Amino acid sequence: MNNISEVITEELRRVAVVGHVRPDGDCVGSVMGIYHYLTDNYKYLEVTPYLEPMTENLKFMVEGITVREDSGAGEDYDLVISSDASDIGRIGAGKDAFTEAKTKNRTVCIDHHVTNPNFADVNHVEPEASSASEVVTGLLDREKISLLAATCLYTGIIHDSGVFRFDSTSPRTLRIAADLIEKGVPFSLIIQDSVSNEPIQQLKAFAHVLNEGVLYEDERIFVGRASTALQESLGLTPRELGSVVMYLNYIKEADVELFMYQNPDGTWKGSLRSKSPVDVAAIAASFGGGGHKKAAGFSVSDEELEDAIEKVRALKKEQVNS
Ligand SMILES: [Mn+2]
Repeated sequence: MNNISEVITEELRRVAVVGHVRPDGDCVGSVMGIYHYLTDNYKYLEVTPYLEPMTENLKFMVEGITVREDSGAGEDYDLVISSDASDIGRIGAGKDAFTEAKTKNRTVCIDHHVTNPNFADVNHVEPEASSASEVVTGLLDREKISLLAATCLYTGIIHDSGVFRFDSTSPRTLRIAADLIEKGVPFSLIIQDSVSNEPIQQLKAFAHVLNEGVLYEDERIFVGRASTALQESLGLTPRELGSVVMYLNYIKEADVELFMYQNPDGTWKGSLRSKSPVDVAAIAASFGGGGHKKAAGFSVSDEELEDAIEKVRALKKEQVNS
């Protein structure tokens, strides 16, 4: 696909746009970017965005817009577009709308995860791209992008590229970001309000994890954890712990950081970061997880927690020694 217009045919009326579970900045930015672009330029469409509840710093992108949080079962959309979901099982709100549309060959997947199995009827996956928002912008006519659409897409790009710090940032990322800034995106304000703006309880969670965690100096790996009990004591949910691992990644003495945090059902989510050549996507994959070389994740049961930590350390060692 070269342009999103290739899948927006004249007989379409009802279109849904869906993202992944626990939506991050790129997920919300790309879903809302598509929503605005289609609403602005295809007046005959009725476009419904689906997103699970998001953190406070992302809510400005959905302000004043009706966003559905349910599964969308029985809606029978003419087209369902998934953005930033690496797998059909990762789709959050709107997942039933997507699976039902799939039985009628009415789905599109736009993504940037290398592990994406091309799960839709039409797939556009660019594993080299910084973000789904970059991929989406590349599929749009620049002159038809409104300020609102540009603001969402720009926000998505800065969230997934770590404000243009990660390896995935390319000359094309910056060119696309420049095109969006030209629309008048308040880029400095967005970074202040949506990136460098953390509620104190979330910073306290980071402080706890840093204090209670273990730095294996010889192995250059840091392991931290946040149990349900800790989260409850801070009044936080797993959704609000996304930034912890980002700060852990600042630890000079570690090449890889592992942050384990517990879900209300007792299972643990493992979040991995790497600033060395160690490929954490490969480590996450051995648990059935996925992600990128420098940022990846996986899930394990409560019983598997300690073994999983040992296994991550062993797999990292293996990669370093090979
Ligand atoms: Mn993304």
